[in-house]
Amino acid sequence: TIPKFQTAAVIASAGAPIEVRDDVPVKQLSELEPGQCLVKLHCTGVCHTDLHAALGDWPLKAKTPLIGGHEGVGEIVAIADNTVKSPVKVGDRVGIKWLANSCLDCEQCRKGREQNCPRAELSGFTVDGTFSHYVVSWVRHVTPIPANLESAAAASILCAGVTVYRAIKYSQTEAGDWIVLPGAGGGLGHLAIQYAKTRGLRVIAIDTGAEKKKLCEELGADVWIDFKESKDIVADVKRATGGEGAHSAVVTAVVPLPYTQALDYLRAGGTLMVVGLPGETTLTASIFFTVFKSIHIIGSYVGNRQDAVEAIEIASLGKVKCHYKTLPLSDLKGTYEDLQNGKIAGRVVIDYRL
Ligand code: 8ID
Ligand code: ZN
Repeated sequence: TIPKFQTAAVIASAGAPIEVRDDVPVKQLSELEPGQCLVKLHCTGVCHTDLHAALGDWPLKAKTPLIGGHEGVGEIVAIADNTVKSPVKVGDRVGIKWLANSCLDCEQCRKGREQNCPRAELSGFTVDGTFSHYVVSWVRHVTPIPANLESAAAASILCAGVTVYRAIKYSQTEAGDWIVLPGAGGGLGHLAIQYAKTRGLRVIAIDTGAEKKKLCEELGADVWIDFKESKDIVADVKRATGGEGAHSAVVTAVVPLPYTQALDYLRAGGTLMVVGLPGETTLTASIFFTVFKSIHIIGSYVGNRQDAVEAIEIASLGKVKCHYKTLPLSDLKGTYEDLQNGKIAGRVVIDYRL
């Protein structure tokens, strides 16, 4: 039976504190629109994007009041009446990603850029997300989770994993190439190290502190650079790559400086994958050197349904593992503070079974 009310973390307006309330209504079967499903969540990852949404520091603002969260895993407990062609059924374990829904009929969707659909719905941004025990999502967009992948281990693959998996896929690199990962010790970055390794890339991890260094090295980073200790990051990357510079950089740091540095240490023909989303900033590139060095600058935004299936599959094979600690929903506020202060190596996963 589906309860009438649930516990959820609610933000009344941008910048307002998180309120964990136990009187938040649960959408009942009769309230679901065709194509929608209700998922009883086991857990959800906490992404830095949730913090941006809560603070309202992006040019696009989230709905308010807002229940954030977009790395959820749980069980489908209801599917709306009159839903046609559902690829999932009640009882299936599925993941909720950032892209909650898209029309699947427009040019962007037909080209596989579902995330760029003008009618896209975003979990924990345009619709309520996974910082609640139950969430409404769409049967065509939830991601089936293989039986051998535990829910908490799968959660952060649905945003952090999918995003870096796709960014590396489009980074125009081949086995043996050098890829630089500024932000390597964070949620996206530590998964990027592992996805890069599955493609035979050589990894330069950039982040700070002993804990993140240890994590990056354990996950297979070939070179570690501490951005707070290095006197010249561009020179350090060039030295590590035999003077030529790196073939690609996937920036998941939440500040603009690593972007500028990447443009300086990429070798000719190199590709900058723009992933990390610091507030309202701009990326300034020398026109002359962008041309002269044939540099590619590519914005990479989460992934489509197929990217999600592929990223999850690689995790279910045990080739990529999220490094996480589990906490109850009441610790979400503290998790945001830790994220803001760069204190989380890997991910925090909120576990509703705790
Ligand atoms: O689709 C997308 N493009 C997408 C999807 C998901 C998340 C983009 N994001 C964005 C988030 O909104 C956020 O802006 O990616 C960014 C990183 O998300 P995250 O991995 O969830 O954040 P984190 O765990 O806080 O990791 C960020 C890391 O960057 C390091 C920090 O130490 C932290 O480990 N970092 C910083 I801040 N400055 C750095 C620097 N100068 C740096 N690392 C290297 N050099
Ligand atoms: Zn995210």
